Amino acid sequence: MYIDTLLSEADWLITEEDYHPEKNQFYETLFTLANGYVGARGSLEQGSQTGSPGTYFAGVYDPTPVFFTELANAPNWLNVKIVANNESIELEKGRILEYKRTLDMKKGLLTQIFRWEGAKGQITRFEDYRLVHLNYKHVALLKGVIVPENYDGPFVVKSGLNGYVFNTGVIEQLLIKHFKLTEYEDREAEGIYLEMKSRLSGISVGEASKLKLSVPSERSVEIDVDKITEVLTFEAKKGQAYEFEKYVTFYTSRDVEDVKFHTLKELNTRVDQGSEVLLREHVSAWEQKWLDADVKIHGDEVAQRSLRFNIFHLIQSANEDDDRVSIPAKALHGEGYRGHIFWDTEIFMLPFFIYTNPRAARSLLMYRYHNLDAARENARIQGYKGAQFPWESADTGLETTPKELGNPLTGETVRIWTGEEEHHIVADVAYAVDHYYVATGDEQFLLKYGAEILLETARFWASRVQYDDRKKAYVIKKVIGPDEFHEHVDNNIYTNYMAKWNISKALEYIDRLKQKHTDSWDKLKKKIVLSSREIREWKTIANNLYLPYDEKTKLYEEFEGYFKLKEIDISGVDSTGLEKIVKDTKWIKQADVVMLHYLLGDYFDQETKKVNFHYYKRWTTHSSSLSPSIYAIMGIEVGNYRDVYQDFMRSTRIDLDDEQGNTSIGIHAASLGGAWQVAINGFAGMRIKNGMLSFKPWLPEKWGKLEFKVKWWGETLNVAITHETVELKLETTDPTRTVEVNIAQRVWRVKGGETCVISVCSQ
Ligand code: IFM
Repeated sequence: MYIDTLLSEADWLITEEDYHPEKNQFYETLFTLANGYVGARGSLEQGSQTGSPGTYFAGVYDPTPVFFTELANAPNWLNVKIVANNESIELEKGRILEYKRTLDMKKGLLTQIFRWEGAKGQITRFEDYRLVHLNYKHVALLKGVIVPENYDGPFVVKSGLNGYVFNTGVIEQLLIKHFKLTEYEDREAEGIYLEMKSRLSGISVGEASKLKLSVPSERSVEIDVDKITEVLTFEAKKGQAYEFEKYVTFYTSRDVEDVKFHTLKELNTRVDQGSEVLLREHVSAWEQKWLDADVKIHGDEVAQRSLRFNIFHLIQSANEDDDRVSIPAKALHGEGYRGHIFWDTEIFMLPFFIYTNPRAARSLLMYRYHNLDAARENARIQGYKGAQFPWESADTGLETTPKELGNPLTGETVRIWTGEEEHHIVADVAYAVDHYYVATGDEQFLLKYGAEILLETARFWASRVQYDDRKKAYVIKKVIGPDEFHEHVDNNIYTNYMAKWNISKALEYIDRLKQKHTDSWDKLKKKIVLSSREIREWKTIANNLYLPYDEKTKLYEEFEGYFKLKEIDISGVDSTGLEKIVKDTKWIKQADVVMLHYLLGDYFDQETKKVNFHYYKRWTTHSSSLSPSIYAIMGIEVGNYRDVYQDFMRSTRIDLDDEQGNTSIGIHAASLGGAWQVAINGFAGMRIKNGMLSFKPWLPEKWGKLEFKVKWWGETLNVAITHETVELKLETTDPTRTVEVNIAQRVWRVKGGETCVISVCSQ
């Protein structure tokens, strides 16, 4: 009655229609609300026995056994519990007469409606919405109504801040409590306050809340272990609707020195502002985000809603105001991968930010820059030079990949080699720096930070290669490529090519700096102590890096010896069996050679891409969520359209359909970015060619139109694609501002104030 009037149109909504306790953790991930600063899993405010509530502050890590450090689960501020006429409302106990939760992606709200009948036959209706404020990053709000439908009696509403929370440990049964209580306070008319400190990293988290009701009530406060609860009691009358509001604020000692002062001050300000204003400003902040980031698909509602789900969670996960944090592989949505950061961010998510919110993209890259010294230390530890970005990164930028893990399928301990061997991450970060610069023209970033990353990563590769006398080339031995099924391999083509690219790019930027920015060049050269001899060595290495390629077949060998591996049928093999045999077979986990052909598209001809796509597609299991999106994009590029739509939908719905069976532990953030890239780089065929944007669209038959915006060198380009045309328009009306775009082998100059309609044929 109340919430439904708040909700947006159907293609903006994700709905949980019935209550299934066993699905609580799955929905907690899908319904996570975040703002890049904090993420709160979509747990029920009433609590449940099967849920796994989580509040994660970006950058708040605490050491833990095996995994080095993890994103620490902070006090849960969500709970609002009701005792209606002496009966506690618990969904698992009574009879649920009606139930619906809805994620409104347009407005950034999670709503809940239920009607519940307790053992005494009392029927209560509950409706509320919650938000984690997009503008005011330290604020959250819950607001709703409670109606006793067929009874009168005393009503108790309890609103808690609960610090008795844990992270799941190495094994599920082992729980780790990262925070210890430092302070709580009943501030009476000003609500309640709880402050806790992480045990080993020593970060304080302050949370304050105030519960308000639409009727006069009696107030008390309950104190439990690590928990403070505000309790309001009143006499409820049958059929009356009682409104409640819970205002919540939070700060950490990462942000401010006086955590308590800021948390309480923020609470007073927001309570004074009131929920209507907070809601309005939150919704309008989301509206602004969507103006830049929405991708409209005409003629396919499921695809539309699914793609928006990916974009929604991407927007939620970045904090453009904090350049010391990045987006973990499971974002702020769960504890999978312990909140660690992988190449997922730079290669899969970053493009979305580069083209829709360059400031956020810059912040994500600055996280790597701030950790450059740690990357130098990683290289030193492993016996290399330059900067080695860790395969798994957290707060300090030191390597945080666990060395071994228990395999839940077999009970065996598995040695993890990725931290020591998956070195392509180094070139992936360099690639991201170049991508950002080429698309934004952010010279200041390049000169102050980007160039240093490019050069130090090149230096890493120069120390990582070794000369092979027999091959008369430089080789890279003992690595893991993107296909993690095969470990300790030599000359993984993805790694070698990206290393060659990394060194060559660094050399290109050196020339550019020498010519155009002598001061910056002199400073940088001095800072990193780079000699002319070293630069000459880099040239030799880049020109002589071994790249396994068969001229006759045009096939790149994923790594040396790959072509000789077994070609066996694995259709009947279960995952335990597969793990044991897969290393001796051609089966691969995810796009590897095909990934290379996507990222460095200009370096390979069409025929080579096509041949390799066909060859590797057959052996790709897509066991990683990072894979289907890349095959969808490259399927379009090489004209193999058969599975494109299916791969696209698979990548948009990895979490919505719990495709990998582990959505409960967090969102597949790389796949969020991958899905966006299929829309833009796949269907719209967007690429950068010789420093210029280009489009080569292909749309699924049932799609009438694809519309989106991209930021390019400070301009915003509106793109609308149909089966026949590409329509381009600059957001500015200033005719002196232009963007050049390459479509159908021609350069089109789009001027401010003009619409450019170009005829193409996508089928
Ligand atoms: O980075 C990925 C990797 O490519 C495949 N395994 C999971 C990692 C984190 O998402």
